Amino acid sequence: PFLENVVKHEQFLSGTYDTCFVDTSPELFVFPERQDRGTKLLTYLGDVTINGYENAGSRVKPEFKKPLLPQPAGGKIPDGTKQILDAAGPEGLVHWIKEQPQVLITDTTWRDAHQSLLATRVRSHDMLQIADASTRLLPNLFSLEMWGGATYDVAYRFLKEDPWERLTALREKCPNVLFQMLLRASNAVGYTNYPDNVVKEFVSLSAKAGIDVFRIFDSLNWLDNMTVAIDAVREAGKVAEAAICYTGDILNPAKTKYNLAYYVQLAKELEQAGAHILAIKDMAGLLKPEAAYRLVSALKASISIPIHLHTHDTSGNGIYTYARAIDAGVDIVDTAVASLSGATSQPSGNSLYYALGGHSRQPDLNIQGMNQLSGYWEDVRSYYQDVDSANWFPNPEIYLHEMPGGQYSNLLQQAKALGLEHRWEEVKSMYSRVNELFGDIVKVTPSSKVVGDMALFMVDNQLTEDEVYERGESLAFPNSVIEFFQGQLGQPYQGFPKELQRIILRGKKPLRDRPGKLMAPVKFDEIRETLNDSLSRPITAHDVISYALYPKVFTDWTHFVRNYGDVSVLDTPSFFYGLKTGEEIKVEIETGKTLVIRLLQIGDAGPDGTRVVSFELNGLPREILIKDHS
Ligand code: 3PY
Ligand code: ZN
Repeated sequence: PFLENVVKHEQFLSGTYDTCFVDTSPELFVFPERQDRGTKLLTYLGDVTINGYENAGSRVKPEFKKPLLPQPAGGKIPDGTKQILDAAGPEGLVHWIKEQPQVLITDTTWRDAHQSLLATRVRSHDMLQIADASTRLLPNLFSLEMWGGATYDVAYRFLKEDPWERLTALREKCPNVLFQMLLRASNAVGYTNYPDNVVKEFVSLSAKAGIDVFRIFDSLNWLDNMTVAIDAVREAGKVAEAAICYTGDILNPAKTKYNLAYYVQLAKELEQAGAHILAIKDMAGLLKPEAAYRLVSALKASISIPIHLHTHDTSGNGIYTYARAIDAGVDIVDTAVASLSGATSQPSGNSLYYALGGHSRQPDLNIQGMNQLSGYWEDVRSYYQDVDSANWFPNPEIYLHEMPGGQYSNLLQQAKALGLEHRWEEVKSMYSRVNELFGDIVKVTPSSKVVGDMALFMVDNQLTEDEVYERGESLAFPNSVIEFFQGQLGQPYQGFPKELQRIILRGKKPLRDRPGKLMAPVKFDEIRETLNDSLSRPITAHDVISYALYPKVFTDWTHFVRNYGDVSVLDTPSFFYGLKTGEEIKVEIETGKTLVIRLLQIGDAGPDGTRVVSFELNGLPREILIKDHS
């Protein structure tokens, strides 16, 4: 394309160019949009090799071990819970769950485990490689949690891939086990409340694309914010699993705000509101074993729908918590494959299996298969070493700061970006002080982000609580904090601290009603038209909803795709590090169509920093110009 630009250039044709022609004619580097997939991939590879992933600078590509793929027997994929739901509907599935003597397992490896350990960065490619083996080796799982939470925007934003394609591609490979997602009620898969029609459309499209179980939670445990999503899931014929988010400590007499009676009441209201399953969402791993026993026992005595327990193993007490909950009759628990478990992730499913040896409720799972899957993920995990921020010891300090497992690694990244990494201890302690300042709120996305943003703000600006009160009128609080106090996320249990709210809102009146009810519906037709004008391809309903949820993130992603194509087909080391000189990779760009790419050499930087990168593509030489940003 560069040469094409040159020979068509006016100045070139008129012969009035000199040796500065290339340097003074930036338009030569504006290439036509329609490039072939091969060229786009070479451009990406050239760019990431020279400039590094996300322009962070080029790095030596480590030697990674090739992950060992389990080889289960082929043939027909065994039936599982998906077939039960499809044949008997949500009520039939609920009936089936209640009949199971053993505890059922949701595997979170494809969602919460990597959200909690690896900043949500695990790429579809690594899941798709193991999907067939997972589905054959573990057909007895209750569900695979594989979508929602932060995976949606991280896919577009950092992995440059389409989350909808992840869902449909995995669904195709896993026809037997229920797919489960985490839905932030009226925040959908975002960080802010959306109009009701966005939530409904999102649920309907997700159900059609393959989600069976929707775990719905509100970041303030505010029921009003959950009913639209519960109704939408029921309407789609799928399973509405409504969550109570567990915070505080029901066994601590000094902590009276969130006590046993509070949770039991909320659970009854959720059952009343149409939940098929009740989730206890212990997003930070605060539920201690004895508390789990009492909570599950009390809930079992008060509601009749199955109970699904989710925890994080940050303290190291996760397996014990599950064991006590299992004794109290919990129906389903969430675990991750061993090599992506523990610390801020879920407890290890492999370990739980062994821990329950001799117990009447030991899960009915193929432990050899689970161990093989763990081996695969152990190898793959090393690809993500740059974002692997796991605590390397069980850390009971979680009981003090109460930070959700999914937030820990993200907040650490945010702190690094602000240059506050060396003050991480302060940030954690400030996190719990901000919680008190805000009146002890439920902390889970997005309310946890509000607390995290405020903690970073206070540490960065060396502020104490008193100073926030004294100088609040002149402080530029983070947007998320202002919106929270405006009531944009909903109403916290027992209300806002009034004086602080007045200071932060500078006298403006906060909302009392449900934000989604007050927002004008999004006009999907108008979005479709906007996209039609800007994207030179047919617009899908998935594009429209993604734009409605994340206009900027989605638009940036479409620009990326225009330049670099579909990079989800690359293996993960090449995606993050590019190629070494002389290295050859095979890239399957569609079934049966493989590109063989070899990096031959990288030329010296020209005066404007541009380098000629020489590749071989399917045996033929190709040169790509890449601007070196270093
Ligand atoms: C999310 O909302 O992403 C969570 O994981 C909350 O725990
Ligand atoms: Zn979680």
